Amino acid sequence: MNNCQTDKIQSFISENRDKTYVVMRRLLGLEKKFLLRSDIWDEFRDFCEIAGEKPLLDSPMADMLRRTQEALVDEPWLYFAVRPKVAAWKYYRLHVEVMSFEEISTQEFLGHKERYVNGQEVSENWVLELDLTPFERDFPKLKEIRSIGRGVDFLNKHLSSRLFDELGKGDQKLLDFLRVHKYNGMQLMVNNRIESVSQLRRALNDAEEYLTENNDKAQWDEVCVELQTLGFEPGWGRTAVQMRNNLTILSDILEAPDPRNLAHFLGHIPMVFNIVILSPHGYFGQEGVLGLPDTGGQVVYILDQVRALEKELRARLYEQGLDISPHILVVTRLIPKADGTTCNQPLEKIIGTENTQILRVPFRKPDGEVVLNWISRFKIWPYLERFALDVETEILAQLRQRPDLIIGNYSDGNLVAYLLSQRLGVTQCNIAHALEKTKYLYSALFWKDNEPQYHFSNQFTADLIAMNSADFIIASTYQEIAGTGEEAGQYESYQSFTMPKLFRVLNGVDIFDPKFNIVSPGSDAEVYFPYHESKKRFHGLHEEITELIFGEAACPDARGVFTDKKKPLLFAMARLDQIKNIAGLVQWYGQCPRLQKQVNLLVIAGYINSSLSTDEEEKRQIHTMHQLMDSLQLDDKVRWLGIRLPKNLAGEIYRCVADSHGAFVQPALFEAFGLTVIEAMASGLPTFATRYGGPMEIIENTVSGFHIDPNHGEQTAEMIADFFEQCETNPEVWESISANGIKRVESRYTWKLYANRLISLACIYGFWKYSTNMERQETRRYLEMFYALKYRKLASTVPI
Ligand code: UDP
Ligand code: LCN
Repeated sequence: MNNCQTDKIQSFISENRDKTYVVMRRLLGLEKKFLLRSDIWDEFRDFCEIAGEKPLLDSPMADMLRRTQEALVDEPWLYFAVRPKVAAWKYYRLHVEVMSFEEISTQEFLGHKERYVNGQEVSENWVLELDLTPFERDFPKLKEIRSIGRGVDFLNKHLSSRLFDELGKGDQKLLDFLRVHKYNGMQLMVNNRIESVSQLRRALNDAEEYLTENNDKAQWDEVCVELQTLGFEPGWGRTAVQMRNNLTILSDILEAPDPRNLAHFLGHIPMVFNIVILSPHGYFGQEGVLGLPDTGGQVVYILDQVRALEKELRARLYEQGLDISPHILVVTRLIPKADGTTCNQPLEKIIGTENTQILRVPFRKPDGEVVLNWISRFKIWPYLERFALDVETEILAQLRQRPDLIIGNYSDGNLVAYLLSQRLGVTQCNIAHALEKTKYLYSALFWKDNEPQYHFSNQFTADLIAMNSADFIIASTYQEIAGTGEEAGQYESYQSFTMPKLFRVLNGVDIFDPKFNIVSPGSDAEVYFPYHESKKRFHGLHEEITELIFGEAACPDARGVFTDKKKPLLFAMARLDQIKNIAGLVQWYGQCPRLQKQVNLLVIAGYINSSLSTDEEEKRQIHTMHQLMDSLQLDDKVRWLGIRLPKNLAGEIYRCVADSHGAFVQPALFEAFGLTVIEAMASGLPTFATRYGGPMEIIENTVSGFHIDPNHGEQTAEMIADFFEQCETNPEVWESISANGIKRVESRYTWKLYANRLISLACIYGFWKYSTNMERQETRRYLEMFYALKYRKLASTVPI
């Protein structure tokens, strides 16, 4: 919506004062202070349809109301936050009595929001405002919505044209960059015999010529004397032919830089040998932890990620001619009272890797005392700074050098990654997994009400610092960054918002920044594979699985026994968080007789006995689950298991559910990505998953699964019942969704693709960081100030 359209709304309103008045009065009549998109649109549509005003649905006013994300009511004023397109926001206000309509600034809109919370009396003139815009003026930005999340492609184009402009003027950045690469004191790539770009070009020609004359298979030892004299060091390739190819690519770049060559070349420089991955919260372990509070997909993601990364690094280093074993450390919190997990062990090798470990460092209180118990991820803020310093000492002791890449995970890991990257001067990559801000309605605006439980003030401050300091950010889907045409993305929600009496954010993050890249995770193909691959299956587990699902003996970890064991299974598995909405699913099922007739419901989540849980939210959910099972009398058709499964058992359960021609349901109110969704699809289970978040992009609705709306449970239950009814008459429906789900995961969600992409990104952003080091200092200093003055103070408010 451009100015011209704003004018259009204005003229529409003045020409249709009576109709506009009625519509706006109806909005006021909803008697809410804040109106959500659905409130506004449902009310407007009802008016148009019932009052015979259908043509209004095509008017500029409809256009605006359709794109309004929220409205504030302050009679006689209505304030609108309109999102005409992805990442573009406009704010308007309308005086309902005099019908004056005008555009207002972000500040004014946020100021009004603050007044609702603070009361009218508070002066907003000197609110702390966070605005990163002035620092970014000279930084290149994407322009097209469709390019968002493809930052590296854009950056390659930008870097190559910049090189093109600069090379002729003797710019040495690329050459200097080639000279900084060392491993344990050993010089790589180029030595100081080459001092200028013109010398480099000559040396490249000579080396190419020399290698052409040599045996293609010759290795470094056989050619090193000549190449080192020319100014080259190891890292160009394992064989003479590979070395020659890489030298030629560099010659081509120096002749006429082009993005593809540059990306290829930078992606193959030996830059990454040691990686530190930070994941402080939860129980980070390899066995018996999934499903514990704060312990789910992030752990699965990282364990699969490091196996793939180590393999990829090893292969690349081999190709580069280096006999170096990469080292990866996953750094988490050591929990002395570890509840039967291995989280009290300082160092644990990761199974399936050669040189990757979990390094656990305890949290300490200000007096140095070690914290003994698990702490909710919402309450760990006061420990992180000390943790970062202790981690620094430990990783340097383990690696005996700086890491080459630091990857943060989730808000806490990203903040620690920020602190360490700043101190060590290392490339920082962030992975959010799930940004809590969009999960909870008005989490920022009413942060104070949520503070005792969630401490969002700390979390969102940490997010802003980490997002802006990161050299690059990996997102699992496009929607995570930029949402959809209708809904704002998770990162986009940090663009402007307010936390009254704390600070106001005018430009907190720019999703057109080329630092954003979509790199989707995968599912472990050795564990989650199609049900029909009979030879690979774990037949030995079937007896145990039958007992778990259909067992009749009383068992403290299970509630409910199926009376009709022949029905297909509807399966759900998740942590028992409120947002996962497992209790919602039980309710939909319990209130839909048609669905109950067709399928049994199998749920794996949390504990059956609430006294086993240490998490308050989980305890409340357990209580709700029991209430529903009692009140809806579900014990003969719902089986609820409160267990933690080893991976292979989990994989085989998905396949056993597929054997029953059942389906998987992911009913979350919001799901950032949803690893269970790809696990179920990879197993060949037709999957019904929430339309809020990642599953919307993973599943092509009605082709490789189904989108469901968790806010309309009744409808969802009927929709699942329709599916099973169709399958009864036409089994091909089930087969086709199952096959398409498998195909979808195989083509898009694999760890091999992921690892290749991530290492290439680390190299390219490493160069970008190197070449823009000076320009970033202002942002860095601003963030340091924000950290010192704001974050630290907030962290000190969280009870130790
Ligand atoms: N999981 C599990 N047992 C449980 C709950 C979850 O094994 O009781 C696993 C599940 O297979 C998946 C991960 O934990 O690999 C959950 O990841 P997802 O992305 O679906 O959700 P998150 O828990 O990260 O929000
Ligand atoms: C956290 C979540 O909430 C999930 O949606 C993701 O799948 C998981 O992390 C892994 O990224």
